[in-house]
Amino acid sequence: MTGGDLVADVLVKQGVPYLFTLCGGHISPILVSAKQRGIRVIDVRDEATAAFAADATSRLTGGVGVAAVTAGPGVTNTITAIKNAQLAQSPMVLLGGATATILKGRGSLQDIDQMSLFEPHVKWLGSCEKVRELVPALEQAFEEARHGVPGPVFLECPVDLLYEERLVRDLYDVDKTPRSLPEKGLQWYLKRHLNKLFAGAGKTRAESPPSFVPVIATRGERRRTAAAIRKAQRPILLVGSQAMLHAERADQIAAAVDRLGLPVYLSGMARGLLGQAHPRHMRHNRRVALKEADLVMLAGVPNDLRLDYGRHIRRGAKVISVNLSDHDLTKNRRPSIGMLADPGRLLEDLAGEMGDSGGRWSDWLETLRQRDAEREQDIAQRAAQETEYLNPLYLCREIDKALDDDSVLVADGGDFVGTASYTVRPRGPLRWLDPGVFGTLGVGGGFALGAKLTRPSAEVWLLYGDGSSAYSLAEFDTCVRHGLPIIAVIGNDAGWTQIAREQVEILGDDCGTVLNANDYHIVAEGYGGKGFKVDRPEDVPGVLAEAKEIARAGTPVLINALLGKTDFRKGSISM
Ligand SMILES: Cc1ncc(C[n+]2csc(CCOP(=O)(O)OP(=O)(O)O)c2C)c(N)n1
Ligand SMILES: [Mg+2]
Repeated sequence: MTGGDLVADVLVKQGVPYLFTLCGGHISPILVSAKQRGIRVIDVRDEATAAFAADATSRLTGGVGVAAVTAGPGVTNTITAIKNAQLAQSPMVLLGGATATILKGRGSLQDIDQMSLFEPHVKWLGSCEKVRELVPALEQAFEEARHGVPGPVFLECPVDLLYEERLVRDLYDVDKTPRSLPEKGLQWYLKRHLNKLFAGAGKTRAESPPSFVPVIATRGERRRTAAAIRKAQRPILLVGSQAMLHAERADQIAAAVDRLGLPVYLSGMARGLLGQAHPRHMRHNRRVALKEADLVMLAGVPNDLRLDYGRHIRRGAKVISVNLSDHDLTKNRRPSIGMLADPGRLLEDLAGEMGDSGGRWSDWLETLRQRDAEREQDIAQRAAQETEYLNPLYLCREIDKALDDDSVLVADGGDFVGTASYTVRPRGPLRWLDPGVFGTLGVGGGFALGAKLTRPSAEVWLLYGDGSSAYSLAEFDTCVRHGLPIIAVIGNDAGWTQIAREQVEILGDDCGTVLNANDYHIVAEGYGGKGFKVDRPEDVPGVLAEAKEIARAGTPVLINALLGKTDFRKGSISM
């Protein structure tokens, strides 16, 4: 048993199906041992992608995704993705290679202080110094990642712990006959170090993880919540990502939300929870609704920028908040009832507590529905307007029409994906992935890989801005090599439009925001995918249909959709 085998054994026991990586000698034993044990090793083109993909698999399965990256630059390349996972409260394990224990801090290849670097960005971190520490440390890493407020964890695995003992001894060169006294001393020191390194190595065995116990609200808290909701005249329920942490319970959570009978707004991973069209799922004018509501229930939704730090909610309104994080529970605004508990579980319990809503709040619901319908009409009218090349609203509405019931959407960009977020409707729970509050461009390739792997039968649509696409376009290579036929659509407006809009308006200069209308579809073809360029509205339905067909037959597709340049003086059509 090598250290690599021990690490891989833990991955197997933890039920990890995929290991995302970009290779390096420091981690080779982990990759090979994982492969030998039936774990699918997905080698990508940038370490950030490996971490984004691990994050996506966690979000979609409720498990803990894993990435392994090599020492030094491999590890540092993941920082943005790790920070993104931390802010999105997504559990994942990052295994980092490291120089040999004996060489730490002595100027060896790819050796930096990785622990100090990661400390602020992960929930937990550890570094192993002996082979026998690998199994318990990695098991602890998994536990830390998923318990309480989930998040990313980092475990550093020095290279001399991972290879076979014989090989490491050869590397240390300790078995030759010493020729001098200093050499003898050095050998004694090295041998002692090696003996410690491998002592008790064979004694550790990977165990199955303990079953997960969700944090639940007290009976009293649930009763008070139910009573407050029953009394409300204009209640609103907001469901966010944290309610969906237990992906395996998505259907039960959806049923509970339906049963509560409240008007609902969904965000983050909760998008699509109630399907494509549900009579109480409101999609527009959330801000207006929040100003009118007399009770707002926040299920896994913090009062951060997305609610204007709590100011979207009327001053006198009763706020009920349920969150796993005591920090998020009270952030910017103290709730009237605050429950430190699992939001998904609370919704299930509450539905049981409240029983049937029996047609309550019908006038309030009608007002909201009416406004939603008016907004839909407005969007339809604006989608019909003629623009240079493709109108983004029209394109997004066509994508919505083309979408399979079994589909996952990945959003990576600015204005174009912003338009998609209110026009393309995810068909069910856990069918929409966006970066979350860190607002990270570049998640696309990794998220799409994670989605296609965990939902092989689903259509995976990657919606890209042209600017954002280039962070991860090279993952078309990964998609081709690993047989992961995604459909990417680039809303190509030849610029970083979301930034340009305000920069031009405020500063009168588009400096740094202009791109060429590049032939991204040809890049995809270079990697072995199929590329389309579309710039006439009448061609859109046909191209989308063909793309679906080609992806179904196994080839990844990229549609380069020309939106034309936005004329900022006239205002952007996508808002
Ligand atoms: C890693 C990263 N860099 C920069 C930004 C700032 N930013 C936010 S939106 C945006 C423009 C995105 O352009 P594009 O993907 O082409 O979408 P568009 O707005 O043009 O539709 C930029 C640069 C960011 N959020 N993340
Ligand atoms: Mg753009």
